[in-house]
Amino acid sequence: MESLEKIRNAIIETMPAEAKVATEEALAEGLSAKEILDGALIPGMDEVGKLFREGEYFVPEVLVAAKAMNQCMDLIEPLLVSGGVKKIGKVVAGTIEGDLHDIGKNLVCMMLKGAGFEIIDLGVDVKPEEFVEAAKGAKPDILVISALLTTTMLNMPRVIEELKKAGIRDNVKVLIGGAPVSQTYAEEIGADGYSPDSSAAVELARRLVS
Ligand code: B12
Repeated sequence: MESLEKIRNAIIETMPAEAKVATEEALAEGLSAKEILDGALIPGMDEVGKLFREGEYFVPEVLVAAKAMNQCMDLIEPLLVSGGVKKIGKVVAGTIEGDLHDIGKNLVCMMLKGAGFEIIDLGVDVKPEEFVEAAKGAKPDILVISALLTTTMLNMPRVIEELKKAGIRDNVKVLIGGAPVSQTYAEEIGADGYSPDSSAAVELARRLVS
């Protein structure tokens, strides 16, 4: 589809303004938020990742592509998060200490919000102690922790250790994700769940609170 192609290309070519206009056009044509997400935004960002890996793109290009992606996500968010959804649980989310990647975490939050979860987003570079403080204060059902770096994923088990130290490990489910994370890793560190993407994360979160 032409409009999806336009959005995808604008992300790859690091043109936030064009990406935004193309997303507005796609919405006006009646494409759904999910079609735009799966057919343009995620494939566009995947290609940017490939170009970065191959040394074609550097951090500045990736940052502008991320800005384009975020602007498009802002436009589709109201459609993913329809009003009047019954609250089914509370989530505290964040990207783990040392890690500044937030696109995936934001997407997971957006989808969970759409499914009826109340979201408290702690942002990026969140220390294990901060997750625990938030868990004590807000009493969420689930902690959603994201990591995109093989180095920062190693900080994830520290959250679980800190929860145990605080005596509240059994009060909250820990859901982890991000590109380098796996089901095996989740089991290894004693997390309650892992999902490869935001749609699967919603299914799992629903199961965890049911
Ligand atoms: C965008 C990006 C950046 C941007 C981030 C902007 C932002 N606001 O997020 C910037 C430019 C800042 C950046 C910086 C760096 N990056 Co970078 N970055 C990427 C890139 C291209 C895309 C990531 C992304 O947003 N993908 C799109 C989203 C939608 O996908 P996602 O994050 O995977 O999320 C999905 C799932 O994983 C899952 N998910 C995510 N979180 C969670 C959480 C839970 C609980 C669940 C259930 C699911 C879930 O659901 C999401 C939706 O389906 C990746 C390459 C790639 N293909 O992944 C590299 C990548 C992650 N970066 C990399 C690197 C090396 C860096 C830098 C170290 C580069 C440098 N030399 O400075 C720095 C580190 C900065 C830091 N301290 O964090 C490497 C990591 C290598 C590794 N194995 O550790 C990658 C893989 C690129 C590569 N191949 O080399 N980066």
